[in-house]
Amino acid sequence: MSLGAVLDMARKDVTIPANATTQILKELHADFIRKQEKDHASLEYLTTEFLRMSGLYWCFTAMDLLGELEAFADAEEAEVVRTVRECQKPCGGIAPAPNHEAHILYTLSAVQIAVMLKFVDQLDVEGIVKYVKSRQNPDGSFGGDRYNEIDTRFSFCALAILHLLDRLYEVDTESATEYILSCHNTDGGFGTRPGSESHSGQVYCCLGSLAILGRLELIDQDRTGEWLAQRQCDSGGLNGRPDKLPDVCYSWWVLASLAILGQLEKIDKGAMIKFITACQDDETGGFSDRPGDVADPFHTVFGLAGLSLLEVGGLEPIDAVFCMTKKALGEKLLYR
Ligand code: GRG
Repeated sequence: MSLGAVLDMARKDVTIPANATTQILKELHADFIRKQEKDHASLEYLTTEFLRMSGLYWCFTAMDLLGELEAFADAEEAEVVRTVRECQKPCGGIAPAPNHEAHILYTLSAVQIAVMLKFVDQLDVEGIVKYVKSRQNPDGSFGGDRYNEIDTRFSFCALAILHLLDRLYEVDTESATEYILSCHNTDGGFGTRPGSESHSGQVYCCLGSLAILGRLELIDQDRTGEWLAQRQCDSGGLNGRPDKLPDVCYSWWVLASLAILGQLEKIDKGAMIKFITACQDDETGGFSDRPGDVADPFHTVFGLAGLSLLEVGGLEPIDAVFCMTKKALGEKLLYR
């Protein structure tokens, strides 16, 4: 390991290489995503079956941001509709892949894909609603699956699914709100459960939930905005919590949270763009977590989504709550 890398680890930041790309390599990123969907024999494809449905959502959203959704969807749609239908289980929930169990995370990804590609009518919507309702606990929290692990991520998934299906009234929104507020910390952030450490991924889920519930006024938004602004490191990148390394995915979790609060100006936009563009692979396309690492679809969609929120690169405008393009959401946009 070089001395520079050791120093970076100690100060919990990265150094952006002097020769890092500053252009947004849109065509290369579209090629990168096409390759992911074609290469079903690769080790990455075979070892990521447990999250396949979310992988599809990341790839379709990335292509939508790049303005390439129609051609890509035309080639993939029949197979995607068949896969999503095969993944819907008798309980109504949707699994990441046909031989896996239903989970609320993959149910949201499937609904997002169905909204994006306009095939919601080919799913058992009543089954999905029944499943989401069955995941709510008496304290308002939501469990992710039949084992009932509780996490504010799952509250967001439940509320987002129901909003996208126009069925929010099917769950107890008062106790859902109370539960989210019980996970709000004095530092302004939110955690997975009451008393857990603030993390920007959970902040995104809790602010997204309150936005869907129409209850953002119940928190001190400036305090939360300050905690989010403190996530920006000297390199310009954002971390998920204090004393951690920046990662391009937080360009989504943190920026989207600030966008929901209408406080994007709290971030140094130029430094942020420099960090995100430096995370691109200028040979293969795609984005990695930090400059010089290996690119993958997860960091690619969130890198592009962050750039879209910052309104650079001519990307399709993204919605901060649902992480889908405004075009794909259409009538389902919360804020127009
Ligand atoms: C529709 C975009 C969308 C999301 C659905 C699943 C979900 C709702 C949100 C996930 C929010 C979340 C918890 C994001 C964080 C993901 C992440 C990279 C966690 C890493 O945690 P650590 O502890 O990393 O490994 P740090 O950076 O804290 O060291």
